[in-house]
Amino acid sequence: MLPALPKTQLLAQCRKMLLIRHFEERLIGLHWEGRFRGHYHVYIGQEATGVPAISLLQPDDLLFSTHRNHGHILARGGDPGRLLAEILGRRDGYNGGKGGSFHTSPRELGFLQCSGVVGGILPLGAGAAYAAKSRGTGQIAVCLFGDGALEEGAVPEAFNLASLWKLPVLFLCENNGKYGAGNAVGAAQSATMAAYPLTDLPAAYKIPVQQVDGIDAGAVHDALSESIVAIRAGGGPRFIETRTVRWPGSATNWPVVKAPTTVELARDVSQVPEDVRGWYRDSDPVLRFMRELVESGQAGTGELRVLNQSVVEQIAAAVDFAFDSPYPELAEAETDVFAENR
Ligand SMILES: Cc1ncc(C[n+]2csc(CCOP(=O)(O)OP(=O)(O)O)c2C)c(N)n1
Ligand SMILES: [Mg+2]
Repeated sequence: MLPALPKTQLLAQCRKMLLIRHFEERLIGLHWEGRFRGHYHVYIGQEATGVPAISLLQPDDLLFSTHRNHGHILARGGDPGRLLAEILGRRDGYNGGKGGSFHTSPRELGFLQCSGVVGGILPLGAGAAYAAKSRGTGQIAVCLFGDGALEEGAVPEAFNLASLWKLPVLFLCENNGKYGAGNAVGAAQSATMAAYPLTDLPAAYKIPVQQVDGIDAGAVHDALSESIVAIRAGGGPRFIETRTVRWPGSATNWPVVKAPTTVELARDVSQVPEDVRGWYRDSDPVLRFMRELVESGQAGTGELRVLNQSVVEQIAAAVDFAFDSPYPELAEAETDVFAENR
């Protein structure tokens, strides 16, 4: 279902999902064209979690993300040109080219840390929430992380203190199933995590938990709205697990675009290779959102085509911007990094 929002806001969410999708499909293309080196992970298949969730936050709320951060940054209003420049290691990137894909952390958007250290952001999020509570700022901290994070020892420590001290923090676990956290056994059980379902872990620390279908933007919107209100009212932390089906294009270490996203694909997936067609038909949140917009009469196909085209053009301009940006000077190699050689 669609979030219960006016048409303008639904179209804005649709545009953000398309922005994330086209950004990453183009990024994958740039990789295979040999135009940049270095690893990256994509958010494809999880757009209906990040976009509705992040749209519910206040401008001064504090965010933490992982190696799968591109979608979160763009959902928060990030500039695709500056994000791509960061991935390419260029000077105009959000962190001057020093962070790269995994560690792009745009402070001006409220991101305090995006990190490839699995689970590392949860204690940081609890700490930021502690600071916000002590100072009485009214901010909440939001940690967006994968199912694999629950395997890490620091995570129960964060749950414990967040719960004991009623910290204003939302733990948003994006369970993308198979291939994450070592191949999942089933839809919900990881082969490398004994706690099952994952919500048992935060529940043991008396944190209210909820499981949501992560490709259903309306369900995500409802769950998040209720939780954020409760956290802001001083009710302490919440844990939400959004479940998605892993995008088949990320079955290997280097993602491959199986079927470029178009408005037409929302209506007809018959041109998608047969072995992955089921995912595009049943589990692609962006196609589903567009389908629901059309079926509910909120938008026409022509209107979506115009929207989609404006995104494609924005991405083309972002690519030019990022490749035009210079690399940092050699003399700057030791600035803006954790350790300076004095
Ligand atoms: C502390 C730590 N241990 C191990 C790794 C290696 N590692 C990289 S990604 C990953 C799996 C992460 O799974 P999940 O958190 O579910 O994220 P997903 O990639 O599925 O979105 C692991 C174990 C790491 N980056 N950090
Ligand atoms: Mg995972």
